Amino acid sequence: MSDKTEKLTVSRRGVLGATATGALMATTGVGAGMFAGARPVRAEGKASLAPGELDEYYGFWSSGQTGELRILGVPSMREIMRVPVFNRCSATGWGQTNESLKILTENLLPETKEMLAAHGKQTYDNGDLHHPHMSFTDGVYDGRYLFMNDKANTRVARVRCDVMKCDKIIEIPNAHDIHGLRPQKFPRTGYVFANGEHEAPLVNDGTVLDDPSQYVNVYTAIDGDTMEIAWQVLVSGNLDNTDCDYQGKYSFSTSYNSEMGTNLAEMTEGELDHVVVFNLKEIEAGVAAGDYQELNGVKVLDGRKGQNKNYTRYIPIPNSPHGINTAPDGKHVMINGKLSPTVSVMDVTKLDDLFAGNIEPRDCIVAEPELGLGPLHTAFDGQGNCFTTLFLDSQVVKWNIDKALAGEDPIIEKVDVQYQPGHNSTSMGETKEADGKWLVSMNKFSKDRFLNTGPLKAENEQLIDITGSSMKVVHDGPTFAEPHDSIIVRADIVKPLNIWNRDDSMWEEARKQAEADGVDLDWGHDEPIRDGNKVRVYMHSIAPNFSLEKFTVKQGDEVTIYVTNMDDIEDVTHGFCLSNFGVAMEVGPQATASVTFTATRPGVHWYYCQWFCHALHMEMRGRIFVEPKAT
Ligand code: K7E
Ligand code: CUA
Repeated sequence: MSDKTEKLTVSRRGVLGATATGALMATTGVGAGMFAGARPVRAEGKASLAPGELDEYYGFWSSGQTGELRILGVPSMREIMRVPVFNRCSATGWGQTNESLKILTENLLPETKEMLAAHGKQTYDNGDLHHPHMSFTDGVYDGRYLFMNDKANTRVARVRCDVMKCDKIIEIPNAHDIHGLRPQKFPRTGYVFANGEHEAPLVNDGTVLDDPSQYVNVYTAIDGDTMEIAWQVLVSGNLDNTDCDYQGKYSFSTSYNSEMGTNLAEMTEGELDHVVVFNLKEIEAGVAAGDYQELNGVKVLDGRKGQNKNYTRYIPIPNSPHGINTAPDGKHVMINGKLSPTVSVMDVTKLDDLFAGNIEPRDCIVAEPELGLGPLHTAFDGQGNCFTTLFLDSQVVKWNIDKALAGEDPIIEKVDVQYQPGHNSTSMGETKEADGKWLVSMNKFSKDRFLNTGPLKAENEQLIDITGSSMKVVHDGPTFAEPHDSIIVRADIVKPLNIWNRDDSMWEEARKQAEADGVDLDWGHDEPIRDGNKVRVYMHSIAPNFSLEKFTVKQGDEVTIYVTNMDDIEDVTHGFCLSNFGVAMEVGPQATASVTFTATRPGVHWYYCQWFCHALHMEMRGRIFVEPKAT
């Protein structure tokens, strides 16, 4: 054990024994922030925009166990849109339309489809979306895509920024429960890195059960353009959060539970956990050299400890690190201590030497300042300062990188937040263009900050002005369960369309089917097309009419309705809702959407437009006649 490691271990023990562990194990309901005295929230300030004024930034928010992506305006913190991804959405029909079901099901593993079928389902209807991140080119957001993880069902999704709709979801084989996720920053995305959090037998077929010594964890690199898996690397310890450098050479993941324990005592037993560093060139060379096993169609390399491969290195970090954040200086990476009151500063320029065997792993840690209790995530202002959330202290601490490197006390200021912050994000803060204007502290508890809604309370997201010499909390924003993470993107980078292009690939299947049926998908067809007991109905909508005001099918028919919205006016979205069949979908301007159901109920049933579109919106309706089966 080096001197450094010994010192680190001792100081950690002292602090941990006295405070952090006790506080963490006890209730988190009362944080230090409560008795430190809450700063009154200022109603004025740059955060408030006049009606009609546009925000300077897009905020892309996760929603945790709700499973969707949310779009906010920053600094107003107004929620502008929700984009369904892993969830089932009543408004848009996500999870019901054929277009969304294709995306939700096309990359599920065979055993997942089997499991779902046993439950009478085609797809999952829940997800746990923690980490949304935008694609990069040359270290800056490029406005193409957003990528996000599903911890609940081991998936990764992509949202197209031109239409703000999800276009790809893949299930990750071999890994369990994707948590950390980051796109490659340089030269571009490129890879999307995804952490498998929970360890399990590599071939998880029941042959190995309660034998954790045979469990592994899996790090996955996905090709962000094709959404195919490029490679996977087996690692020791489970994986929490991940980030990568600005050079395109390395990515790295925090690992709590390097012990590979399965209960709390075992998981926190060791004095040190680690960060795993992945050497992208070496891994690519390993793939090219055939140094992998193929499992479920994926090339899996072995980067576990003791394999002596050049794919990975393990850097000891005080027990149970959580967030990992690369600073905009392109050099330093902040590894947030969680159980340790420290942030470990890793210098990526030392990683070449680490892999060459010239230095020890701990030599890459160039500072380890003590900041407070429960550091979880760090954001940056691009001026050499960091903002680290202190979960147990209910504070955000601003500190200076250079001072930490010089061994001086780096703390500039602490601000109380309400309460127990998890992630935080700064405007453009995870890019080379961090601009030091806004910080959002995403607090897990709101307690007394809003009108009481009963035992289930909102989270509280606070906007902090970081332009001045001291941090100012300027806005409280309640959010429903449970955004973990957010990014704040300059508005000029994101350029969504106002109406769909008629030739969009989203409804490619409908286009093919219409062609096969000899139907013009734009305008539809007067009569249902019958094909055995399958019936296809094509109609268009122009406010305030559906092109079909009635049509007839037979009881038991499998009916597919295609609706094309031929309005080409901004914001004229129609819907199609068939009452008492549980069918409803959104049809955006110039889009086609379709839904399939079985006409089990004989009689007269109304369909209507459920998206308020016109003064005669209520009149936008029609009848479906379901002829009873001959008895
Ligand atoms: Cu990014 Cu909440 Cu999944 Cu930290 S995790 S808080
Ligand atoms: Cu169309 Cu409402």
